[in-house]
Amino acid sequence: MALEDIAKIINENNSFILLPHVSADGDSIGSSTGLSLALKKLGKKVTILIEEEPPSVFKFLPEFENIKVYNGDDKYSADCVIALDTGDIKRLGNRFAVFEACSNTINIDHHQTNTNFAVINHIDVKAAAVAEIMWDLTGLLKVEMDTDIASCLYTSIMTDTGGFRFSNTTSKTHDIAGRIIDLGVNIDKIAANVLESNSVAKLMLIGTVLSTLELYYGNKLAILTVTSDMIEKVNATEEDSDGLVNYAKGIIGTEVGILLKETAGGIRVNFRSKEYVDVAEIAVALGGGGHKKAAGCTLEMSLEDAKAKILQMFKDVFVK
Ligand SMILES: [Mn+2]
Repeated sequence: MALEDIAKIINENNSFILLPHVSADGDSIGSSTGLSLALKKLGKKVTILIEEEPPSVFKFLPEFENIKVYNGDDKYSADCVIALDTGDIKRLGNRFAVFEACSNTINIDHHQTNTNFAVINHIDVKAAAVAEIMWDLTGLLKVEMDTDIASCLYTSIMTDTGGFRFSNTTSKTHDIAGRIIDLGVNIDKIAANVLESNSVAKLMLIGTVLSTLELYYGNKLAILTVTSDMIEKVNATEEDSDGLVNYAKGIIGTEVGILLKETAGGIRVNFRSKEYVDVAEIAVALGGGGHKKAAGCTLEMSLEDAKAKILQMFKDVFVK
């Protein structure tokens, strides 16, 4: 559905629940907090409902303290439930119950593998981040852009483009970022908070994870592994391993970098590709989804089995 029509639906409703995807990242949190602030400016009632404790690196965001962690007990309902940056229904986790209980659901996303799981779906695969769609949506809602909303959207765009480095970055991305700078947003503070702040525990974890490096298929495939033991040992958190997949991708001569992470829900697999491999295709075949050069899935099996399965999939890609 066109964004204009979604703006109309938003205008016609009063209360909203915003759902970022599980293991919420910068885009899902920034687009949710940004939209929340915009809707509140219109006098709407908004709840951001998240699956797990949000990563503390986003603490500086204006709406951060209003994010509620879903505990399964409290009853949440609203006129309209909006999923953000969420490629498929599984990425709502336990909050599926909240989503399902509402007859007026909207899905706003930019993943090419989005399954159109809501009543109303708006998928823009050209948007570098969902925040770009939020930028347009706030305009259509005639909400006056301010530094608080813009800080949220900038955080989304900066994280989903890897600091304006990834191929999803467009002239529109830079145009929006330029307007955000013109509003007076402190972009160096955002970058320092999100991209350049590390706890001691995180640095120790990085050291351990880097030492797990395995290379396959003439170095075209690089795999890093993070187990719950490694996280526990250095007193790190699961979010501390976010982004480590880029070390694997960045190796000279490597086309695909993978991070395997042991989580309560199974082995979380992050894929990144450099040039020609469509990792979304592989992620979908494994029950996940994503973008051409950044995708993921969760495999409910042992670490060894997950690795074997992935190696088999990439054998077809790299061994001709
Ligand atoms: Mn995103």
